[in-house]
Amino acid sequence: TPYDYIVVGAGPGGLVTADRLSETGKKVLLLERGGPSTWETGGRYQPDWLAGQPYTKFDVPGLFESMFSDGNQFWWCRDINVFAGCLLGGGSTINGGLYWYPPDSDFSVASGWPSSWANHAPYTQKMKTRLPSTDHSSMDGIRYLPQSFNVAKRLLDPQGYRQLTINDEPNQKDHVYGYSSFFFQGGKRTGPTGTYFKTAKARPNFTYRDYTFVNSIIRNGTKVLGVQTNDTSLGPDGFIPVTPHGRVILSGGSFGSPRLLFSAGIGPTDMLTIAQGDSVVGPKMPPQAQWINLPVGENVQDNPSINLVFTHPDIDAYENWADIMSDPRPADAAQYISRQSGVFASSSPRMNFWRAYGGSDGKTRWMQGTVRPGAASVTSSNPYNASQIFTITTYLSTGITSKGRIGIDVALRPRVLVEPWFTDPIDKTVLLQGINDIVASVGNVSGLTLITPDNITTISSYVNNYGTGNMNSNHWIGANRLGSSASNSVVDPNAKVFGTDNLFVVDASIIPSMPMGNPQGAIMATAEQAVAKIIALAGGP
Ligand code: 6FA
Ligand code: ABL
Repeated sequence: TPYDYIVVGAGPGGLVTADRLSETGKKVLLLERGGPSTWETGGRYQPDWLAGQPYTKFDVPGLFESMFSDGNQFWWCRDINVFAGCLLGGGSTINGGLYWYPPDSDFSVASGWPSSWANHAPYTQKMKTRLPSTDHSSMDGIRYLPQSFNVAKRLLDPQGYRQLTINDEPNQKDHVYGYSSFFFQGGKRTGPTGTYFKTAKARPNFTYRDYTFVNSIIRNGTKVLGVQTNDTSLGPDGFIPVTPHGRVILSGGSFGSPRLLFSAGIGPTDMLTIAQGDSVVGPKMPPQAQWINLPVGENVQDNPSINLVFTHPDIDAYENWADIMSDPRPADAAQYISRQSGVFASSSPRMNFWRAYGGSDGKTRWMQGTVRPGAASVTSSNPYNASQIFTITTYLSTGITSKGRIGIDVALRPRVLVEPWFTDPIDKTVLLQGINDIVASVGNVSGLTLITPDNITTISSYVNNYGTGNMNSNHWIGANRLGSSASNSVVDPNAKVFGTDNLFVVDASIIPSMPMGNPQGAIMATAEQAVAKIIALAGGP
């Protein structure tokens, strides 16, 4: 059966979009390649200690750090060689849950948006109403494992930082810190899956199909006819058509959506030539005369991030989260089960901070910090107390100028073709300055020891030798940049792909430049605004 709207991908972008489209009463189909996640959506994957309880790994925020250590990591996209979630909720189901209401700069002309997007407040408000944030997600209101916050506070206070409730003042992003803020509710992950998806699912005009992989977007000239899936029960040969005025919306994420555009003959010629050579996708592509040359996969950014690891006698490193699946602290497990309170009601971050820096090119760049107990890795030539470790991850965010490229390999697997970190040396100089400022105050806090880098490694050699892959912060944006001109953008101000009548992209990839914080708040606010423009756009179903 034909649908008025087909949305491909159930991450934060796709869930907001599908829910708002379904509010209009039109026939909406949401397709997701992965399976269920939270208990409410039919997921059942849980550690033994939760047996008999209605919580999966994807419900319990405190299981977040086990995403990287669990033996059974079925939630990652198998064909993508960086972290990306392929299940209901996309990245929002497996991520740290940090959630920032976007500052005005996230949608400013200076950040690359058309001026028609600058008034984001009504859309941000819609998101806040549907999915409010919290900085104390334990049901008893207590903040657990507070030590790393308290130690980092002593590091930042002498540098002129002040504490605030970050999401109460989103525009304050210079010399500020606060408790980490999340999209958790009732001690559970919740996020867009527990809100937007839930309301969409309840509508009779909304259909959700999981474990359905979209191979190709089928296009004839300017018109998209439907999507080609791997599921023959959904239509003849797996093809699902749109209605005569129907529309297709790609929400496959920064890696998934470019691949889908290539399959429709949209993108740089080198990528389309690869797609053409594929035995499944190639035969369904439009003829070369209909290819649309747009900068799909270009203009890519991700925050460069560098970890600093410390020890302090006050810290409880929580066994570096190593036992949370198999052998949790019994009192903490019991507290979560009985009251959705305690350490398991939050993920690992405890504090976030921001500071603005001027660069030698006259541009302002913002540094973000995330503080958490434990560490992903320690490199030290000195002995240290592993039960007292904590990490400050330093990110460079809004203002970065470095760019990279996303594409596909010959097997059509999404790949980073050009790494986006520190291609502009000024980005590196600024982050190095920010790290030096943090480290300069270590001596002010008694008992605080920097262990990575250790005391025989200079900060500059640490930064200079930091493996580029380790700088990945999983915040990919820009591959299908939204803008006013097809010369440097992929989608127009209505999120419609240039040169097409009815193909749209709504996910992280349309954001033109790096938002201020971890991006899912900016992505959902982008989706709220994009879907409103799509619904208002003439010529639709
Ligand atoms: N962002 C935050 O704001 N806060 C965080 O704490 C945070 N942490 C992490 C994190 O810890 C990790 C490990 C990762 C990987 C990311 C983190 N992020 C965080 C980033 C955030 O999760 C992403 O920016 C955000 O999820 C991107 O949202 P999008 O809607 O743009 O894209 P997704 O990748 O989430 O979803 C795409 C969906 O489409 C997936 O479910 C995928 O399975 C599906 N899909 C793709 N191609 C498809 C196809 N061909 N057919 C069917 N389905 C497809
Ligand atoms: C994010 O936005 C990042 O994308 C994640 O990398 C980050 O989590 C979360 N938020 C929470 O701050 C980190 C984990 O804490 C590390 O243990 C892990 O090694 C790292 O992600 C992998 O990228």
